[in-house]
Amino acid sequence: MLNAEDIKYEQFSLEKIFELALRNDSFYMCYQPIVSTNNSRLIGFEALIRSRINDVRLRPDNLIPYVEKTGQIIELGSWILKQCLVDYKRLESYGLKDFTMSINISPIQIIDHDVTVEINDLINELGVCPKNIKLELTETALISDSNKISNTFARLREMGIKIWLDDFGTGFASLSLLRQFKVNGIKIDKSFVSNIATDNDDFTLCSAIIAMAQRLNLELIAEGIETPQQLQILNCLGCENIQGYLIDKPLALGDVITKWAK
Ligand code: G
Ligand code: G
Ligand code: MN
Repeated sequence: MLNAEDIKYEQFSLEKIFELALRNDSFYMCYQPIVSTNNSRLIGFEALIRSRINDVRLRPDNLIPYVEKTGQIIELGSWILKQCLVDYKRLESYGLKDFTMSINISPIQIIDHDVTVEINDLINELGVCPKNIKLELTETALISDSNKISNTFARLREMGIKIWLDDFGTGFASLSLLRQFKVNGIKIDKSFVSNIATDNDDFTLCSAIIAMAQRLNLELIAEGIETPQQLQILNCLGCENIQGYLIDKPLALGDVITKWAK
């Protein structure tokens, strides 16, 4: 039988490792703080999945595409939603108030499954305020089954849940989709931010995205901020919220409590 010790030899398939992780309950969520650009006030967190068995082999950028292919993203996605909201209540019990929780959602959770019923049940059961939940989808999700996606967004909006476009600018979606899908906010991808201080084109792109979002009344978060200089530029450009290693890395719940709940 495969055990955790064997994983480091990297001789097992993603399938075996995923099964082992499921069986051993080795998944957990990390939370990366999102703060206000001008005064570093905590706005909320983005939830990012991790596995205790082996961080290297079960990195989410390997894991998520794999479980999307097998369909297991529906089961894993349900676990993620519940864990995030359970952890939300736990953070509240430590005194954090009115913060947001950004949860990454795969389009498959919408297209092959009814994520609205599931979220509705969870917010009622756990008593989380829906306006503090942000669902992050990549822009390519908008072109997969646009009818189903837009119907689902409409129901989520009625529930008070916010919809955000992740990795904005890296996919193929057209700008008109922003209007058609009535998203609440966009996340500027870290690939644009990382050279904002040194590359004129990236600076221009970031300022154009920020200006566009302001005109369309969209909220904004810039991702991947690593230097004070990047922060300063984004602040001058009027990007209201940021997330990145400069502020903090994704933290296990215990570390969030120690560092961010006063
Ligand atoms: O943390 P990072 O290496 O943490 O994440 C890599 C990629 O995996 C990102 O694109 C991120 O959106 C995705 N990802 C991380 N956690 C989750 C999750 O809980 N659900 C989904 N669908 N994607 C996730
Ligand atoms: O694709 P998505 O935006 O959901 O995933 C965010 C990814 O970015 C995660 O893998 C997260 O760990 C990573 N990340 C968060 N902050 C930083 C940062 O400041 N620098 C870099 N290089 N990666 C970051
Ligand atoms: Mn994200």
